[in-house]
Amino acid sequence: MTSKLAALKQWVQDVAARTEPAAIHWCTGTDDEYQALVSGMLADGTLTSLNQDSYPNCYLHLSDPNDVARVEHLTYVCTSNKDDAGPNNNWIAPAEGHDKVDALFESAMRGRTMYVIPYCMGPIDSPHSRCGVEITDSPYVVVNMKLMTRMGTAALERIEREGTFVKGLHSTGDLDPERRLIMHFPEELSIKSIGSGYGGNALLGKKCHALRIASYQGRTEGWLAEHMLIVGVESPTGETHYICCALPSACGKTNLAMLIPPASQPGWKIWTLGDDIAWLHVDDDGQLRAINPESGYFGVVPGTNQKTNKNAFDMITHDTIFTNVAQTSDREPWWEGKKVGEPSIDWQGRPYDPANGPAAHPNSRFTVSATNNPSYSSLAEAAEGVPITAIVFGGRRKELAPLVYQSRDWKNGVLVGAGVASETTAANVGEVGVVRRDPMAMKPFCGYNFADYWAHWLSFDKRSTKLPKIFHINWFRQDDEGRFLWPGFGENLRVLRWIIDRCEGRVDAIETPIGFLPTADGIDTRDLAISQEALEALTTIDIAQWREEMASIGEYLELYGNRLPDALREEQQRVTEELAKAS
Ligand code: OXD
Ligand code: MN
Repeated sequence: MTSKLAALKQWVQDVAARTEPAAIHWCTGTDDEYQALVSGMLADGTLTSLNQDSYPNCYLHLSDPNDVARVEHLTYVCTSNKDDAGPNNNWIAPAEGHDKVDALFESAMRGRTMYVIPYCMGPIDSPHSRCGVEITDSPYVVVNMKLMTRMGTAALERIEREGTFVKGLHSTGDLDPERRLIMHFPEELSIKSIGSGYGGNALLGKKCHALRIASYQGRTEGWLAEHMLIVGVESPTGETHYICCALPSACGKTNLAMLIPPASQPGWKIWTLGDDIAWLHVDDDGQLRAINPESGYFGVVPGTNQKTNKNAFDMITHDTIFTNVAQTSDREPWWEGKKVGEPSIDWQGRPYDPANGPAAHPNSRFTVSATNNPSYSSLAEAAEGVPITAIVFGGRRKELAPLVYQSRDWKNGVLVGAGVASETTAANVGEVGVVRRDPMAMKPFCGYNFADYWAHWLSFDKRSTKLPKIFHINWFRQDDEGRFLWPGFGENLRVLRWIIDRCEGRVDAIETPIGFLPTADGIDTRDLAISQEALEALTTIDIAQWREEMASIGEYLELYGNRLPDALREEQQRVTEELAKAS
């Protein structure tokens, strides 16, 4: 090992001295290594083999029932100055944070193998990618990282060239929620996570590195790390527009990223670049471009079927790791909404009994390489990323938010993003279905004070004169009986087309205090079974409700006190006044 890797080697030794593993394995990322780890986990019961005829190379992992989601209440951002973490994060001072978490790491790997995983977030040769090393005692984490990142020798070589990397230390510990902590030290570019084996807490390249640490790093270096899918929409004439869309966890980013155009939209094609995270930078020509730091998907399984997401349904029939789904009697994976088969064993390994609740956990997941996806974009590995035409924010709202609207300009778009609210989902431990503010879908993931983050967003206006247009979507409006007003899934293409037409100046819109809404015939509804009444509800706003919403956004923004950018406060006031004038 060369001297350029001395710091890495020293850190590995220090961790080993504290955690006392029985062996150390440096991961190379080869397929043989993957297979050997899978065999070991099949032998010790960490993985179960699924039906290898119908689901070749598919395996099932069942978590501890106490460890099935992210834990925002146990996740910390440890900056020297508390205000740098902001009201949006739990905070402990770095020294105290290290002490607290290091105590839990004492002898934590005794009797286990410690794996050292060099990985690269983003295409291996992209100047916009960043490397990290995760140390973990979980072989399940290693195989997931192999699918989710560019992991192994090539990443180590890049680390050797660059000399810098994000340090991520992880141990499953004893899985006791009382001894679980997910700590971030953005000033040191380091992460320490113990007590959980769940994706977002344990696959440190994902939320911990590519969002919390990267958002902090992006602010210092002039780029953005966002909770956004990246999708290419190709028209029948062969023109492709790339769109980034931020939606909170478990709100359909994976489905939108691999949407299948319905028969009513002949000639349209969708190309997937990413389903969860985008890193955005302005290129030398002032064009905003995006790369996906990940190379795989860690997606929510329930609800996936031939109709809702055929691409995902097909791509997880081989080479997939399932976590916390149920099994049929012939060992096929099963989940609520699969529409075929019957559960026989539930996600806790018990004979299925409806009295115990759903057969698959509502946050059960698939891990799969992005190359399995039939709509995988040929530009997914492009070092410069793809040019972005539109940025879309959204949430899960039963009422209030229309199907789609366009912000007036960049500043107004930042307010639209900052005001996003959504119903909570099973992706985090806690109550489901409660509306909370989730600015830019980044509430759980922004590694610094939201006030500074909004200021960073606003600053892009000065970096380029040709920024993308910003929109807001809501697929989840319901009527009084709780029925969805919009059919969603493949039909969402109609909304993406309106967004592109707006960006290209091809379609008119109605100006309202909150932004531009579609005209009555703005969205193509040919061959769509939707009532006039539903369409009207989806494309109009209730001024009285919006006055309340804007007041509530104002109150939320004031939580950030004098760090809140004046421009954002003024924009909120401007919209409030417009709403007051409107009838
Ligand atoms: C995820 C999440 O797993 O947002 O992507 O929770
Ligand atoms: Mn996510």
